Amino acid sequence: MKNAARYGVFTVIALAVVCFSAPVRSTSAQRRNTASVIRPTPPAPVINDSTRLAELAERRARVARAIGPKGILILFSAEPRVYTNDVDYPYRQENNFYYLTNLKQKDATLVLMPGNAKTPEVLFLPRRSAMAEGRNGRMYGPEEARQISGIKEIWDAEVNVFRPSDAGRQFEAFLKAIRARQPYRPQPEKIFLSTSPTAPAEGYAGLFEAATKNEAQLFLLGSFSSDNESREYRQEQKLFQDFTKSPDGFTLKNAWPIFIEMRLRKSAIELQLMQHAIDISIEAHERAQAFAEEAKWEYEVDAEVAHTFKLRNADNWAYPDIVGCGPNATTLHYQESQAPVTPGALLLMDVGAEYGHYAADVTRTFPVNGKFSKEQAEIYQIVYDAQEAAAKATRPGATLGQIHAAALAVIKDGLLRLRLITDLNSMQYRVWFMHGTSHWLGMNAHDVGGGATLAPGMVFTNEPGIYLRPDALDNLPKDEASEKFIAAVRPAFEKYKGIGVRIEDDMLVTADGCEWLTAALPRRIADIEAFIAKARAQQ
Ligand SMILES: [Mn+2]
Repeated sequence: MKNAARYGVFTVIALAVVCFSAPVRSTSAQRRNTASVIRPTPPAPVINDSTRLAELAERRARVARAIGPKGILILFSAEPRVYTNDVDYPYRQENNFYYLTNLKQKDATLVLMPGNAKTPEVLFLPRRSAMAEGRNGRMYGPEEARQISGIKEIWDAEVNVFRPSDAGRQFEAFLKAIRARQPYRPQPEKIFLSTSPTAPAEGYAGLFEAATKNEAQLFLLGSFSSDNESREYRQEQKLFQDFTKSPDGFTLKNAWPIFIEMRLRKSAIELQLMQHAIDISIEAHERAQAFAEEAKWEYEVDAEVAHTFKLRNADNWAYPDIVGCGPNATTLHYQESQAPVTPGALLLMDVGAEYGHYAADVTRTFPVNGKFSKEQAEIYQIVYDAQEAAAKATRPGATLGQIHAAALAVIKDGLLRLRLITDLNSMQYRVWFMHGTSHWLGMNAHDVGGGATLAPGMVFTNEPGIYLRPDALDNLPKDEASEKFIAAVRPAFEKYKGIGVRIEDDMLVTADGCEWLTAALPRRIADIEAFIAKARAQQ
């Protein structure tokens, strides 16, 4: 009865919502048939399980070789992040843990001990709990965790699954034993999976001998030299501090260099996943471009992106969508999307999906009305030419610094030609182009890699831009040089004021240059105008 009454109330509310929302939905945001010129996302890659498992095993083997027989590596699952009160953000696994296991579960811990021939790889996994699963969804059973990760030694983490972010009692006991140089193996009922379930605790002799000589090494993600709390690696930081106080024969080693080197060069599997993230993003861009003229508000255009990401089963966005019209395009990380979409203005969209833990990062800037004005086209063409120069500079052995230099030279030439700077050999350009041209792309939108030299298989972004913020000249230092600069560029500035253009493509380094992974998304002025005209004619 109670339920029936409740359903009654729900029905009334639902009807009310439908009735009241109908007129609202019939405005510009109504969904139409999709134009056939829009490229649908190709089917998701199907990755052969034995190929995938072989690659995971090879990744762990490479890490093991880098750690050596006197080393031990500990990787924790990511901690859940609070959205508000008892609501978390959607869970996302820590990249390196995922890179070695493909496991998406929280509260798991991976230990690699290459010197231990009996148990070189141990996964601590929370025991399934019907109550926890009833609330938060299914947990991996040990067999499923083995099928996903290929790890054959799985121990009960003894985690309280209702208390988030707990490495677990079993892991704590293991760690305590290791530090005391006592071989460790859980009681049989706490061993979920093992190649030799009844074996005694053994295989630690080499590690303990090294610890006796202060030659053992503990590898963690980070070196935590500052006291500031790590944004992402608090569990590692805590362990680091514990071992700093009481090393117990272990030297702390930063595991990042090992993972950075491996993650920089993408395997065929990684490239397939990343290409799919890129393909989803391309469809999102095309749908948004086709629709933009009908939108009243930026968020309506952004809704096309959200729709596409969900429709194509993206994990999520790789970073919050940036959809900015007119002067909002000059804010690099504009996220509000609350402003009107104005005909005659440019719309900058920097939106990328994440799929299979890999990010796309793609920007297009296009005219809302489908046709670039002369001034918009002049700025756009400079950015386009800078991208082309960056691509030409891409080859194995080059650096992202050199690629930036190639793009920057074109941007500076263009700005000088338009009289927006007066001196090629100055920092004037930074008023209009205030960021780098490239960053690494991978499991993060801004991925690890630092100053690495380009090699085949690496992926980075090519994203020059020019931004004429309406208040740009008001915020310069009040000195003679600035006054002179302002006076010289003012006439040109008035002409281009409010225009912001960024074009961003994802580049794969090949043996003799590069491949544009984003090539399917129109980029030349003529191609963008033709695409928009066709798409809108078809709708
Ligand atoms: Mn980017």
